[in-house]
Amino acid sequence: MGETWFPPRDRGEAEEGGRLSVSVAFDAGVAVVTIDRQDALNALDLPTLTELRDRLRELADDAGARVVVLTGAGEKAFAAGADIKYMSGLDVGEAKEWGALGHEAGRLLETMPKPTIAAVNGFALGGGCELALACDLRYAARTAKLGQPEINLGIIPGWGGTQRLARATTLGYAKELIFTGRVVDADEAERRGLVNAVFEPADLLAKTMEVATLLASKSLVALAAAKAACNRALQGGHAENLEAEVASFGKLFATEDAKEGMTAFVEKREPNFVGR
Ligand code: DAK
Repeated sequence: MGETWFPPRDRGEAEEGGRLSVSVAFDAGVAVVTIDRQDALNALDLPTLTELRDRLRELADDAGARVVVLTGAGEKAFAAGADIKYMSGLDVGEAKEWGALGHEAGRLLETMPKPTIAAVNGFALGGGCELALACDLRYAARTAKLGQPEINLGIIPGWGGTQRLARATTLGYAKELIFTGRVVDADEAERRGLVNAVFEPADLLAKTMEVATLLASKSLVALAAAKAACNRALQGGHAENLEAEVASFGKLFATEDAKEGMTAFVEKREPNFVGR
């Protein structure tokens, strides 16, 4: 991590006995969002999830955040899921609202016009795995454990896991994990495409920041277009998606960054992108 860290800023209302449970720190255009409820393995209760959603809303619109990294505090957990103690008291209406809040956090990670990366530093179970799945890229510590064990609680993944796990891996593998509740280690997760790469725990954040910093140096307008186009890949019609890709490709030729990128190549120099 570089020396340009700023202290976590304005974290809203949610506090745990005086402690803030979601922090945001900036390093060279990368916003690192850390879920911090270590006494509950970073499980997400209502204040924590609300706070996470609020921070993600802000970062989606924050030009200073070129890339967003999501991780968990401590060495044990990314997030051990939705807080089961909190969830056990919900009625049907409250459960739907709770589900909607998790969906909103997931959709923000999935659709904000900038790359999002999960640094899975330990348990990513249930809702924790679902948040990681909503990110564009996932890197894991060798000690991480991932899974959708909701079936063991008599429920199902409720924050997009039934859809995104199948899209990230295969429908058969997603059904196996969701039906059995089996938790897998990082190496298996990598083999099955659930995570992009696995690192030693001590290296995870630095390796993730390497990728994040690289992405932060690219044309943000081109990255946003690439994300939106790639997001269509597993939905809708193939022909329409190809049309959308070519339309988006064409529009980029009106940007300063496209002119700069191609001119820099011709002039044999590094491009200096401005994000428009
Ligand atoms: N919720 C609340 N507390 C949790 C927690 C969780 N998910 N996971 C761990 N903790 C707490 C433990 O209760 C314990 O607290 P104390 O007893 O010390 O007060 C503390 O964290 C340390 O945990 P352990 O003592 O259990 O630690 P171990 O190392 O022995 O075990 C473990 C680690 C991760 C294997 C174990 O804690 C575990 O199995 N945790 C539960 C994992 C899990 O089942 N996660 C999925 C949660 S369900 C929906 C909305 C959302 C969802 C579904 C539907 N709709 C509204 C449609 C999402 C559901 C989920 O995410």
